Amino acid sequence: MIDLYTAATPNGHKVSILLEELGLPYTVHALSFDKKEQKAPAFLKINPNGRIPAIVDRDHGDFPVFESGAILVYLAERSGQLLPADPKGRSIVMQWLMFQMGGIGPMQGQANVFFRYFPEKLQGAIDRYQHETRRLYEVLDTRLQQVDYLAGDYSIADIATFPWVRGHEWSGVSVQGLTALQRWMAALEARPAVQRGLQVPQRSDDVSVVKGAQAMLIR
Ligand SMILES: N[C@@H](CCC(=O)N[C@@H](CS)C(=O)NCC(=O)O)C(=O)O
Repeated sequence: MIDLYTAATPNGHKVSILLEELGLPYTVHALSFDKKEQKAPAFLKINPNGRIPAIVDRDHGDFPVFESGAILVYLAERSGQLLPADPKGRSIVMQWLMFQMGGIGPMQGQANVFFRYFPEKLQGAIDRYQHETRRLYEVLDTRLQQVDYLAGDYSIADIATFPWVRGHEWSGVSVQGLTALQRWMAALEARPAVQRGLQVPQRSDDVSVVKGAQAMLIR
């Protein structure tokens, strides 16, 4: 059994989508950002960074894993799915996974901060992060003109990237003209496991940060 500590955000959805794809049993612990549950001492023992997602693998010595990319790799390797074992195939998945973790996540995350939440309107910061996110989407689009999925076959690289790209409107970033990216998004959206993963955790009235995102993300 896997314990999943999460909230309804793109990084949280990566892990619930993968767990649904793998058909692994898991228990959801929905953390309230309003109550700062992600900063509670007990949770910091699982994730010293005080953020979601995190898991604890109860079947393997209560092993904790934080950082969404590391969680995806751990679960894929445990199950032998969605991450090839051969070095080249594995490397291609890891390249696109790192591209999401080091590029799209941080840039789009900052776009959200400055476009949605920051108390001052800093147009330079908004433009910088929105333009950089759009540039990264164009890299994805070019790749997806050549292959169906980021690493060729469907993999954890797609699962890491999709929850962010589908939130593009919330971030104020257009996908206009990126037809390969739109085709890929539609393919991901059509997957039953993806649809189930996006419902985790279920709406919770005490998570206000998440409510805004859910209203946008669950269309
Ligand atoms: N690099 C981390 C980022 C995690 C992250 O930023 N999580 C956000 C939600 S998407 C969070 O927990 N925010 C609450 C906080 O910052 O206190 C990962 O990929 O797991």
